[in-house]
Amino acid sequence: MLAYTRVIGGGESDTITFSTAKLKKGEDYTFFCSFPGHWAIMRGKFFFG
Ligand SMILES: [Cu+2]
Repeated sequence: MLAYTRVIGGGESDTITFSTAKLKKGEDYTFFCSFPGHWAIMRGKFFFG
């Protein structure tokens, strides 16, 4: 795991900043919600290129 936010509720937002030093160029990375049961649909990917 590279970074995480505090727990937020519906309609709220948070911002995180993290180092990309450990990311490899040209790879996909997954972000997801770790609240129990949410992971299955509350997730996505970003591309580091
Ligand atoms: Cu969630």
